[in-house]
Amino acid sequence: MDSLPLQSAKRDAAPARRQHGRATALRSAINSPFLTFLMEAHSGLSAKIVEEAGFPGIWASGLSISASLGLRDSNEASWTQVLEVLEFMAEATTLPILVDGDTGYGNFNNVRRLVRKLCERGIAGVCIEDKLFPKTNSFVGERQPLADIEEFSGRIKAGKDSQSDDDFVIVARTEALISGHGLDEALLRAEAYRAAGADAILIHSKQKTASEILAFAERWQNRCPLIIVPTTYHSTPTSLFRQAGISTVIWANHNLRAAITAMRDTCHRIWEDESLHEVEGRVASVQEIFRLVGNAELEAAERRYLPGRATAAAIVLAAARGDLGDLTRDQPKCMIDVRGRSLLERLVSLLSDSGIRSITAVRGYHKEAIALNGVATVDNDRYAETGEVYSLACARQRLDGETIVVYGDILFRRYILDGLLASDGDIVVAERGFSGNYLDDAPVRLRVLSPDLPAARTNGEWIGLARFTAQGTVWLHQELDLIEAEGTLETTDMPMLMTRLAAKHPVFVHYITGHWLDVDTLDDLSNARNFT
Ligand code: SPV
Ligand code: MG
Repeated sequence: MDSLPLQSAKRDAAPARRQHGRATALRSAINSPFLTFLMEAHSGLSAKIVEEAGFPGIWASGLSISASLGLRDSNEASWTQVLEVLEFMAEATTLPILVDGDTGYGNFNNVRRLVRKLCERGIAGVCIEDKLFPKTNSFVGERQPLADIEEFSGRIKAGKDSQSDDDFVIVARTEALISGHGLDEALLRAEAYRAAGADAILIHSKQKTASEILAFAERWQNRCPLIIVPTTYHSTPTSLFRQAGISTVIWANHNLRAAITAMRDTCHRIWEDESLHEVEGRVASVQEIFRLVGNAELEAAERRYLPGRATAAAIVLAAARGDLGDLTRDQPKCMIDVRGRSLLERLVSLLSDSGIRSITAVRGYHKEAIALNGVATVDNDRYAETGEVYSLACARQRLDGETIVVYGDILFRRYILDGLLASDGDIVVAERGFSGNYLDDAPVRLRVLSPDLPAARTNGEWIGLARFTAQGTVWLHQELDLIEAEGTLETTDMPMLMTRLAAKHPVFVHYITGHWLDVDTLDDLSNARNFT
């Protein structure tokens, strides 16, 4: 019964958010015929989490914001301190935010300044309640004194007259039921506040059932949108709120409460164990923090704005199936597990640790198996009939500036990549050297790269790792274009490509002595599992 209208509400709210300003989005969500859900947040981070979950708007809860500051919900945080938190929240999301403005922090004059400042900061609306400053949380004590109806109506009028965004929403909240004044008083107050200009009425209750809320809704007859906060009557089916014509449900404090439980459990575990072992994997990763706060955007901006060497990108060739029997039946070789992490995951974290900021994996065989945080993907859907160079060409749009090209099924120590990044030359391949000559500092130029060379003419083995400067990448593009024009993009392999490049441009060799392996056989895999 519930699921269809709920989905409609979500569909309804989302387009508005994209097309208009935040106040407009909140106003249309509250006025829409569908039930809208606002979810509590109390910080920039929790606001992002609410947005990612799919909610169309945020309830900036006074209780949660003050508690997250370690304070009571009694106006202990000043209104400008709350404003600062709201600023972080607004910056962190694109969602409309309905702020819990308590009593408006004083009389009509305080409400005027509050509304002006909220509008300046891109907040979509504010809810003020008919109590006295300093307020007390609705669930504390009994029969809290209410504001005079006319005085509170003046606060609403002053707020409406002060908003600089026409669509800014002012919600009037009556505490008449909470304070034990009954339905008639609640209706009287709600009507006065509506007449004073309130865009919606929040009717609050602390009963364990929704009966007084539903009775209120019935008598209210939808004179303007009704908002509810079912914290205490949480077991009421949401379908009843829809049937009653409620406009908006606020889930008022559940992110804060979830955080308290999770933090307490984690602290307890670590304290008891004197170790992180049990909690690691059960808590969000540090990478997840970076993703949530948008490190990738900063890295892109650094590449654009910071002077000096642009940060290298990497293309990981990961389209091939590889032939490791059952292990590669449902996933490509690069996704094989090596001590708890796939080959590709290990490679990606190594690339990231070396300062490679943009990583693109070319997928092919079982491409759905490759989805890693922070890794962009392009697809070579012809992986079965093409080779590495075709895969590389699939990522042509990503070949821009300094680039590392690497096979997805190799493991190596980080110092190898760091050495390659620091090496001179516009194109440099990393090779395991066969002789001691690599000890010379003199640059070594590549002549031919081929698996078919006689041993006497071979000085090393390419490890599947190469670096191109911005100039080298330009040459790489030119060569890919030529190969394509010749009609052999499908059949050319990486050694052939590097040999062609070496015939036209200086291609250098960066020798290593070990700490590298590629995974071609089950033997290699067992070596990889011992790789340290
Ligand atoms: C809040 O979230 O701060 C509210 C709702 O005002 S309640 O705590 O139910 O009063
Ligand atoms: Mg509150």
